[in-house]
Formats: sequence, structure tokens, C-alpha cells
Amino acid sequence: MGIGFLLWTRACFAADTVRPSSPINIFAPASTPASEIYHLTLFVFAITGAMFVVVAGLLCFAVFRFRARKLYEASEPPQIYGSNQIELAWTVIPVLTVVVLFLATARVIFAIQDAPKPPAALDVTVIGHQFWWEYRYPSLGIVTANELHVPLSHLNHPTSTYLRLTSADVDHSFWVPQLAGKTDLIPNRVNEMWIDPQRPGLYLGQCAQFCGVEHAKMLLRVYVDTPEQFTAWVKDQHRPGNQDPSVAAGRRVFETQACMNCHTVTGTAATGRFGPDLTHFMSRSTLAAGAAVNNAANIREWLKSPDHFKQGSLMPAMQLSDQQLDELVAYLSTLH
Ligand code: HEC
Ligand SMILES: [Cu+2]
Repeated sequence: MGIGFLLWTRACFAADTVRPSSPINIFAPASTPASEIYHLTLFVFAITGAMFVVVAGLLCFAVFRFRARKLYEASEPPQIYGSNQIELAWTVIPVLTVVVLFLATARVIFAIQDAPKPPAALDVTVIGHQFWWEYRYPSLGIVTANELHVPLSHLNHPTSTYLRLTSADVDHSFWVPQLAGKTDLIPNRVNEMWIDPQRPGLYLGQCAQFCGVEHAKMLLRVYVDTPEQFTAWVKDQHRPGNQDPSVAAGRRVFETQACMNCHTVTGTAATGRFGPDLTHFMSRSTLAAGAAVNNAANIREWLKSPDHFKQGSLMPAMQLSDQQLDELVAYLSTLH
């Protein structure tokens, strides 16, 4: 058993997979919707916890107080049939409790849904794919994947981010618990949510709706940038794809193999939309929606056999030669 457990932990923490730098945590809210939900959670815990203590306490008391004292007690205890007071109490108290919990929940739902949109809000369209995330910033003309960058928001000068969520295939769910509750991404429908993160940093999440074999590796990474970081990131995203002549061989492989049918690199003939936009691939610290660290060795392994990191991902293994792999890695590594 001990060895089995060791093997299991080894498998979970294989060296080339990404370990989260911050845990996925619902108890450390960093944005208004998340903190509203957090306070509701505490309230519900307090009420249900108090009920548990009272009911379990009465049960223990009854078990102890009315236990059989002699091994063979001659008579049964007195039998009571029907009690209006007790029946009223166990009907009215639970009904009141449910009403209170319902009202408290409804208040939080409407407070989040009806919050006025601040004029400085940023719009981002999120499109769920099996098994990665596409992000489009219509007002900034940016298309990217898997790692979402949003600006920091101040309570008295909010620069919230409004997400419009939809799906290219099946249902997914966007869940970054430190920023907001879950919102589903459903084909042919647009759902909305907003976040106003108040602390810069990286926030982790996870697709929260089972969407296929690699659902577990459809990870979310949201970078909350200071205004300077965000401006710099936007500026970088506006540069066209790299045309460095030293990697022309790799670019040729990219444009002559099927890569360009599924991936976009702006400034080249590649305009595919089935897979992630690769124009600024190297600006991401992970590849394949958080499945592996983005470095040359892992990119090579990914191109050779995507199954190595994500069994069942929708990117095919392309049967490339060692030389083509090296050239492609050299080319992709210039896409900053
Ligand atoms: C049939 C469509 C298809 C073809 C052809 C294809 N890919 Fe992909 N690619 C995908 C999909 C889908 C993903 C996302 C996989 C995931 O994360 O689950 C992906 C992911 C990637 C990633 C990781 C992107 C990121 O942001 O994490 C790279 C790099 C990549 N592909 C490069 C290539 C190269 C180079 C080729 C050509 C040799 C190629 N792909 C061919 C569909 C394709
Ligand atoms: Cu999903």
C-alpha cells in the first residue's frame, strides 16, 4: 500500500507537469463577486453548523439519558403518540431557516448580476474549446489563449473586466474561485460575468463542467496586472508574428504542414482557428492550458506527441522528423 501511494504521488507530480503556485481557494477572495460569495458561505456555514450542534447534541443527550440501565429492563419506556407543539416546532423552524437561506442567496445573486458596469470596464470574450480557452479583446484587437491578462481594479476607480462566455463545442465552466463564482460556457449562448480583482498576481482556476477526456487539464490562469504591466502586455500583443530570417526553415515547416489549418500566427498565411492562436505563444508561461511548463524541451515533446502531456487532446501527433521538430521549436521560440 505504501509503495502504491508513493507511485501515485509520483504520477501526480511528474517533473514536467505544472504545480500550482497558489492553491485554488474559495476562502481568499480577491474580487467583489468572490467576496460576496465568501461572506454568504460563512453565513450558511454558521446557520447549518448551529443546527448540526443542536440536533447532534439533543441526539447524544437522548441516547445517554434514556439508555437501558439494566441488561433486561422489564417494561418499555412510556409511549407518547402525537404532540402538536413538537410537530409545529419541527415544521416551522426548518421552513424559516430555508426562507432565510433563500433570501440571503437571492440577495447575493442579484447584487452581483445587477451591479452597474463602470465606464472604464474592459470587455473580453471567452470561448471554451475542448480542452483550452480562447480570449478575445474586441476593443483592443487582441486574440490570445489559455492565459488571461486583466487590469487591476481599485474600489473607488473600478476597471472591472466583463467576460462574455460562450463555447465552440460542448459545455464548459469558467471557475477561478478567488475572483468569482462559476459561470457555464454553452454553445450558441452568451453568458456574462464580471471580476474586479484588487490584488495583482496569478489566480488559478479549472474548467468546472465535465467536457471530455482532458477536462481535468483544462486549467485557468488569470494574471491580474498593474496598469503599467497591462499596458506593456497590450503593446506586446499588438506586434505582428516574428519574421526573423534565422528561423525561416521552421516557419516553412509550420506553413507547409497542417499546423496552419488549425493555428493562427498573424503576419503569416496561418489563420486556422481550431487550435490556440500562436502569434505570441512565448508570452505564455505554460502550454496546452496549463498542462506543462512552456520551454523548448516541452514544446518539442508536445509537437512529437501531444498525448505525452494530454492524452486525448485534439491536436494530432504530426509524425515529424527530428530535423523538422528542431526547426519548428526554433521558430515557435521566437513568437514572443
Ligand atoms: C487538427 C488541428 C491541429 C493541427 C493540425 C495542429 N494543431 Fe497544434 N493544437 C491544436 C489544438 C486543438 C491545441 C490545443 C490542445 C489543448 O490544449 O488541449 C493545439 C495546441 C498547440 C500548441 C500549444 C499552444 C498553447 O498555447 O498552449 C502548440 C505550440 C501547437 N499546437 C503547435 C502546432 C504545430 C507546430 C503544428 C504543426 C506541426 C500543430 N500545432 C498542428 C490543434 C492542431
Ligand atoms: Cu472544459
